[in-house]
Amino acid sequence: MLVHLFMGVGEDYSVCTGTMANSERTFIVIKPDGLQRSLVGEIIKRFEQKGFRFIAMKLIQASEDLLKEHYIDLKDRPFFAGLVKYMQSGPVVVMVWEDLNVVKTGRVMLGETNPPDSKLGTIRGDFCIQVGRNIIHGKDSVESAEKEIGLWLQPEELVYYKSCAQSWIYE
Ligand code: IDP
Ligand code: MG
Repeated sequence: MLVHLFMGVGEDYSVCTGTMANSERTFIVIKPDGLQRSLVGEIIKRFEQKGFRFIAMKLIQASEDLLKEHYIDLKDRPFFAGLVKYMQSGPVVVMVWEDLNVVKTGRVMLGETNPPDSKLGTIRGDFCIQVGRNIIHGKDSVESAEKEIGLWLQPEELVYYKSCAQSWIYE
C-alpha cells in the first residue's frame, strides 16, 4: 500500500533510540474537574497537535498522602487542605511528555494559575473560571518535573519509542 512507503513499514517504532538532543520531560496532570468535564481528549489533543510526544499516561485515584507530598511546597498556604481534597475528589490523568522545551511551552499552553489571568487560547484561559478549579497541573522547571515523575510513576511506566513524525517536526 502507498501509505506504507511513507510510514516506513519494517522499521520498528517500538525501539528506543535514545532521547533527542536537548529534549526534556514535563509532568502534566489533568485534575478531577478536567476529567469530569470531559476535557481529557481536548487537552491531550493540544499537546499532540503541538508536536509533543507522551511517554507515560495513566488514570489514577490519588491518595491523600501522595497529594500532600506532591503539593508539599504549598503546605502552609491557607488553601492547602482544600487543594488536597479537590485533587482527591476523583480520578486524575497523569502524563509525561518529552520533547524540546516541553516544560516552558507546556506552561504557556496551560496558561496562568488563576484562570482570569490566562489568555484565551490557553487551556486554563479557554476552559475554566476559578483558581480552585483550574483543571490542569504542569511543572515549571525540569528539576521539579523530574521530581514529580519519580513521585507518581515507576521507571517501567515510562515507555520510550521512536516517533515517525520527528523529521517532519524538527529541522
Ligand atoms: P500552578 O498549578 O499554576 O503551578 P501553584 O501556585 O503551584 O500554581 O498552585 C498549585 C495549585 O494550587 C493551583 O493550580 C491551584 O489548583 C491551587 N491554588 C493556587 N492558589 C490558590 C488559591 O488562591 N486558592 C485556591 N487554590 C489555589
Ligand atoms: Mg506550581
